[in-house]
Amino acid sequence: MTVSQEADRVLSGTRTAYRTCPLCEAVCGLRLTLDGDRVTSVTGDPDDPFSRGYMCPKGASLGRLDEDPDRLTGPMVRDGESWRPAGWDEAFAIVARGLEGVIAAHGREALAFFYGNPTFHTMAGVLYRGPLAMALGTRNVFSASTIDQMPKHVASGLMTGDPWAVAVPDLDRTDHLLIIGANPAVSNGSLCAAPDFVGRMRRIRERGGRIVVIDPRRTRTAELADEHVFVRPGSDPALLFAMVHTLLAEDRVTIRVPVAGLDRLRELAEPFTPEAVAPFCGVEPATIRRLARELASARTAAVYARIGTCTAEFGTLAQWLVDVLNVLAGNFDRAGGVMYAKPATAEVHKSPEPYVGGRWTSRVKGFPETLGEFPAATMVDEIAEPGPGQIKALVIVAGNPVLSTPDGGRLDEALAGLDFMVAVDPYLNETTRHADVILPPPRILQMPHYDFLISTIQVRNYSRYSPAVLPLEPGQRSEAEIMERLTLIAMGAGPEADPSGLPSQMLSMFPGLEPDQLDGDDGPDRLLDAMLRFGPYGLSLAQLREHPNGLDLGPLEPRLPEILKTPSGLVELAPEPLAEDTGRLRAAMSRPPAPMVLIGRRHLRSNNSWMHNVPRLIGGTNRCTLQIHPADVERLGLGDRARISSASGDLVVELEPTDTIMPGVVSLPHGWGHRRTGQKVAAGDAGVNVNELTGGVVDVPSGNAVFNGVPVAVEPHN
Ligand SMILES: Nc1nc2c(c(=O)[nH]1)N[C@H]1C(S)=C(S)[C@@H](COP(=O)(O)OP(=O)(O)OC[C@H]3O[C@@H](n4cnc5c(=O)[nH]c(N)nc54)[C@H](O)[C@@H]3O)O[C@H]1N2
Ligand SMILES: Nc1nc2c(c(=O)[nH]1)N[C@H]1C(S)=C(S)[C@@H](COP(=O)(O)OP(=O)(O)OC[C@H]3O[C@@H](n4cnc5c(=O)[nH]c(N)nc54)[C@H](O)[C@@H]3O)O[C@H]1N2
Ligand code: SF4
Ligand SMILES: [Mo]
Repeated sequence: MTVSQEADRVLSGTRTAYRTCPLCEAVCGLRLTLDGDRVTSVTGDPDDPFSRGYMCPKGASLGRLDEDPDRLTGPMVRDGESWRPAGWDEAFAIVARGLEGVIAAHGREALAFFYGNPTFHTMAGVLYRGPLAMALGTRNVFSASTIDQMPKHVASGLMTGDPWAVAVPDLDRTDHLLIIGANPAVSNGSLCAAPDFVGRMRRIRERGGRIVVIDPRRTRTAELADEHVFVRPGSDPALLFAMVHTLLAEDRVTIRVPVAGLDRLRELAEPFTPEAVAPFCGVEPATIRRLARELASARTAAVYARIGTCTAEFGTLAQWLVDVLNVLAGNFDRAGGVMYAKPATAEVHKSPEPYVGGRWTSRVKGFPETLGEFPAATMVDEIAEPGPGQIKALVIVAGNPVLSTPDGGRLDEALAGLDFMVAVDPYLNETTRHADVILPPPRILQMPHYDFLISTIQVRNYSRYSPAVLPLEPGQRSEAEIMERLTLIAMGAGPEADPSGLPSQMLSMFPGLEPDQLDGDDGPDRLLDAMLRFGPYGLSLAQLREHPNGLDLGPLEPRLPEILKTPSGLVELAPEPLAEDTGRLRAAMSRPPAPMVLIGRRHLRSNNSWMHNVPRLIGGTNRCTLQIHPADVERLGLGDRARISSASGDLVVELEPTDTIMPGVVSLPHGWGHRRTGQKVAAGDAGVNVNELTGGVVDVPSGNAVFNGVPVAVEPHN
């Protein structure tokens, strides 16, 4: 069959297809009904053993998102201030000339690479971002990790030696869940892949368990819990330290895993008495003691902390102390506590060496690297500050850093000064408008799907492959081919090199596998097949194809011995770099508190910056408003709008008074500020870019951006 015959066959009539939802970490199985190439309905797949029919409004809108008329259908090339469509060959030739020109004039250190959140969800993104970074041969590598979860990697790396090992709460068996700075009822869970998180929470309570939420806002998650505790933004590590202090002081410790550093931990926790931290955290000493005792006395318990604690001034300390509590209460690597998933694919991204950070430092601000990356928060400095090593060319894949990274307004200006920029992205948006070339991936439904990384953070072992639902049209390029070609161009092989050269090279990692034994006709499929065959269950792509609703691989099982690779062979309870960082926390506790601080929030019908272009997902409560306590509105004499300012910038915002937020705290969502974008619906209700207010400060051990607890002033505005 020719490609067009195949397309005709697929595009006629009504049919059903199964597809993993790629939009968030819950990875729900969806059942799509299509009429030709149009999605006529989406439901959760009831036969999926993991998601069991659950989906959220974003999944239900997958068809509309996929068919968005503003998606780019072919390469776009900049022509002065305007754009023109170009053929793929011409576009790749321009990319090769652009990158080669910068390398010739300034060397490879003048190249930079930024990859964003969707690269964690696409096969091409996960498999090829590493090779592309290597091929570019620069240390200027930035990603969404340092505006998100890098503190978790650093804390895990220092405690277990493996920065990629993320222990997830065993939601389906735990008796007690302590949620800190996460709102899974809205986000659907993060670093904890659990479709229908809310249903799983409900079942904890139905079986007699207890859920406590610590958050400066009374969120939907808090409303579903037994108890909600308000906390001052940024103060979580002090609260966690006081809980550690309580367990140690009251001798309520049950350690079930091999550990080192208990005495050092005791010494570090000594000053963090509940009384000492209470004014800083805004939590009563008696509450802190009770929270600690509840953890110790529950049959099983899991402490789970996310964005609210990661994107904060002491993100790594918070992530470390979360797992310290899990260890001290006897819940680490244990059913009902926190556990490690066992993915079906060989974990080839992991280094056999124990984690070390800070192997080199950034040019302008001297920030240490983590996992081979510099903080996304300093990309703007590296582009804007002249001098040897200044970034002159940027390759960006699936990222919108103008809206997602600190000091977004300054980045917007800095990007305009680059010599060359290429973006792999379906949209002309606030960031990609600065590119010389935009290379759009095909529609979501034209891509096969497998969750390599998310399967490392699932609450149940599980594997699901979704073949592409729709074929590529003649002249379209897969995202895999786009990234293969970019990688070959970056290696100096030119725009015409055979793209299959890259996966072939990567397959040589799997000794004894004959290429013709492998399933699939593109690189990612063949790599997946190899990784499945080398994986712990000995599966193959053919087997996954036989289970379009997914394959259940059983509950999580203890596996710490396979994970641990610290030089001591023990879980390090007080790694020295973190012990040192506690000094920074103690200093912050003696600072006068900021009268008003800013935090973020998410909305169920939104996802970061790129889902505001689907009419049915925006409007109603999904708007870019500043949540503020009514007492603050009155105290500050505010009307419907206000001016909010920080050390980095100022904005005029619409107010949403609500008593669900603590007095002294305001919340603005990110991913808004849709100015100069090709997304026409989004531009209609643009909102403001909260990241014009954030900037400068990072969490020291991880280099992670600080979005929560940013000091601001709010004033009347007419
Ligand atoms: N103030 C504040 N800022 C934040 C946060 C916060 O809580 N507060 N959260 C942070 C977090 S957790 C994250 S993860 C980041 C996200 O930061 P980014 O990853 O920079 O931003 P996204 O909005 O996810 O942008 C994704 C881009 O990928 C494109 N895209 C979508 N699908 C595909 C695809 O299949 N292939 C390709 N090539 N491109 C695609 C979209 O068009 C969009 O341009 O934002 C961070 N920024
Ligand atoms: N619907 C939807 N789902 C999403 C996304 C989205 O944009 N929309 N984004 C996806 C991405 S990229 C990610 S990383 C995940 C994030 O998933 P979550 O971590 O669950 O993210 P949020 O919903 O922002 O919840 C963070 C919570 O932290 C609270 N918080 C803020 N500051 C502090 C603090 O200092 N201390 C404490 N204890 N709490 C604080 C906020 O009030 C908020 O309720 O969500 C993913 N899922
Ligand atoms: S929760 Fe919603 S967005 Fe996330 S995977 Fe499920 S359907 Fe998709
Ligand atoms: Mo994220």
